Amino acid sequence: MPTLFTRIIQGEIPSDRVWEDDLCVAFRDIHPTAPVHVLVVPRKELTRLDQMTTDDEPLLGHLMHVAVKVAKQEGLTDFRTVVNTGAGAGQSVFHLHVHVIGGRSLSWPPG
Ligand code: DGP
Repeated sequence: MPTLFTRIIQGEIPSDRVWEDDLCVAFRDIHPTAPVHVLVVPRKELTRLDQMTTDDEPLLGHLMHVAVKVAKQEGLTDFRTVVNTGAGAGQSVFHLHVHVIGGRSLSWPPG
């Protein structure tokens, strides 16, 4: 059973894509928390960050690099990258993804 994000990646569910390559796809979050809110999603169905193995290290590095490229593409100099791991930390879609959030002032620590 493909994940929601795999269905988006495969085009079965429409999305506003801002990046696409062999390893990942980035599209705008359906519930943006800031003027720019993009999700960078690997084509590989890793459920959550702590499922990664040593073999996934290049993929995770790639996702972070794409997050930076997307931020630049969106004209951001200051931005936040977030990976929620587990429902108790706010993860609601269990297909690993990196949030790229910016375009407004972001306080730290978050609430
Ligand atoms: P998280 O809570 O960290 O698992 O983030 C999941 C994000 O996915 C959440 O911010 C909303 C977004 N999202 C959920 N369903 C859809 C969808 O169908 N399309 C898009 N573009 N984003 C979605």
